[in-house]
Amino acid sequence: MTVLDTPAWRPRTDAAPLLPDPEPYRLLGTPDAARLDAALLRSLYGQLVRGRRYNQQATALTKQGRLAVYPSSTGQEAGEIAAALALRPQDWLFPSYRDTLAVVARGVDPVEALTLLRGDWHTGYDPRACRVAPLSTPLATQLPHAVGLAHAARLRGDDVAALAMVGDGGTSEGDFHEALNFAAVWQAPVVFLVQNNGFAISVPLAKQTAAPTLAHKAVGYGMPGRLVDGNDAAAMHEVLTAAMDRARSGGGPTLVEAVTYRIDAHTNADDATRYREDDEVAAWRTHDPVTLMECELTARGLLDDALRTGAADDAEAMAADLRERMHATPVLDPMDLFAHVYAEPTPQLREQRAQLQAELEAEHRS
Ligand SMILES: Cc1ncc(C[n+]2csc(CCOP(=O)(O)OP(=O)(O)O)c2C)c(N)n1
Ligand SMILES: [Mg+2]
Repeated sequence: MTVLDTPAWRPRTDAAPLLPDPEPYRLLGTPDAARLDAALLRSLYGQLVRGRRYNQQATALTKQGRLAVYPSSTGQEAGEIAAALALRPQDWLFPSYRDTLAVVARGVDPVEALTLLRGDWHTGYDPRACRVAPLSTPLATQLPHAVGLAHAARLRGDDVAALAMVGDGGTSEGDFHEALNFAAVWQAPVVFLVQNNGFAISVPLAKQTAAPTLAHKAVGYGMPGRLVDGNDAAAMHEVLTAAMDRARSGGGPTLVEAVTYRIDAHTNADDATRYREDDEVAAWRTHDPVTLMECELTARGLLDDALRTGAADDAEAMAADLRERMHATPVLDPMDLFAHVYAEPTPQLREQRAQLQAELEAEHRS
């Protein structure tokens, strides 16, 4: 035997089929869109309009002092909606802090989805009941969790797959590397959706990575990378659905890079005019996910008054309900802060709990 005969010498897989398309994959406005089902396009349109309204309403709530912080996904609605629609009831979603909309599109109560961002409670919704992990503020930590859950499900023979969302900035985290490496080695039923919105707060993509695209990173782990127009809801829906089907059938993980743009500032606490040009924002406004869908529907003669008004009315009703319920002052017990942090509270937590209890009692007496 020579080294040439040992497993380490030769490439283990052919890299070519793993490589992403040279340009982001698009469907809307292309001849391929003709094969898209009219009912799917109408339904995506309704969801996009609702999603846009949700972002506007949540942002307004920050200005009214009803929400501490809101990382808006305005401009990224196509990815948010497509992620939720790619899941079956038994699958799991692992969102980042920007993905409240995906959580709502998955079926979580819009008020419960904002509980964390209001600073009321750890998560707000019951992750097990809706199969949505808590919105993750620490970058990329949700990714190894998604891989662990997907791998465990496979070992147990459960027909469950996971979809994990992360931003372009999150791809520089060690957790991103560890998650993708384990996922590929174990062939775990998980899909990674990177929403490349151009920025990590004020850091542009060019300072984040020297990779040709973020989708190329997949190849180094041995999984396919897909580069998609993240504002094209139909393309996102098709690619994510196919990637999830592949994961479920034992084909292993996929990394999907959605090329999109963060139209609003990082959060309501950020001033984006300090680090980016208005004409870049204006350019992306001409490639808006809602408008792209409207153009396709119009071209196919599908955008009638009933669809337009129905979508707008539904979005308005959701926003009105959100406004009303978010304006009710929540009844909170500060002691709840210590529940569900660890199964067994640490000595430090016990000490802090006792301290807060004493302070609350002193306040009550005075
Ligand atoms: C581990 C960790 N490091 C740093 C931060 C601070 N931080 C919060 S958001 C953010 C930028 C993330 O950008 P990106 O991943 O592109 O997501 P986006 O906000 O664009 O959706 C940073 C650095 C954090 N939350 N967690
Ligand atoms: Mg980003």
